[in-house]
Amino acid sequence: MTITITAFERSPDGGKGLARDMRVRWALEEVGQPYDVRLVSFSEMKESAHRMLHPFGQIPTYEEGDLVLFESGAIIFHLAERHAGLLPDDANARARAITWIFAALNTVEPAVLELVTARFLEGDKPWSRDRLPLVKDRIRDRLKQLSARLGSADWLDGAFSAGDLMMVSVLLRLRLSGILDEYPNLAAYVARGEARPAYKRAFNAQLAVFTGKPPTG
Ligand SMILES: N[C@@H](CCC(=O)N[C@@H](CS)C(=O)NCC(=O)O)C(=O)O
Repeated sequence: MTITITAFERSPDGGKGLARDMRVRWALEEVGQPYDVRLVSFSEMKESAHRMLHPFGQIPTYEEGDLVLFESGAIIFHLAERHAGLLPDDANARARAITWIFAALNTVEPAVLELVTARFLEGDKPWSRDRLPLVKDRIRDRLKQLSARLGSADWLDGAFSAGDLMMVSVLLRLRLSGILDEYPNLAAYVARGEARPAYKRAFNAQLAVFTGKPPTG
């Protein structure tokens, strides 16, 4: 059955892989499922046809036959459950990998998103300069804890899993801020994610939307 996802026609990041279709593309590449992409403009996302797929008028969405999903976490969980490659077979290891998906989305990503809000949506407010250091310190708290847990391991819990895919995707959003580099083991962890062939294929495919050139690799 054909899988179709939605992505920005014009992503604010210009194809640097920060929009959340990237994590879905990456998961699809990891499990070896071909997919189509429907590009949507900002105004199309808010129209009723798209809201039938995504009640909040956002990307990504996922269509597979009668099934329509939204929320990157739900989509990746679905893919990981249905296809081999993103969750371990052992029941307890599987539960722990799923825990890391939730940790990435519920415990780490909110702090990261605060920085995006503080910079891009509130940057012109008079109180913004006072707030920014607080936001950054909250991120550092989380990264310190995550860094301690990862230690010198390659991945968060044994072999690479959907939990790592989600955590790397979330951490990547910090790269430009420079905060990630304060935690060398996390920076190396993210680099390991980016070095995966599936990540590279997904990245090139989303970049091709902006360059207009066919994806390489
Ligand atoms: N929690 C959602 C967040 C989705 C989301 O924020 N998508 C962004 C793109 S990365 C979007 O569509 N932004 C445009 C908007 O909210 O109008 C998920 O993980 O899928």
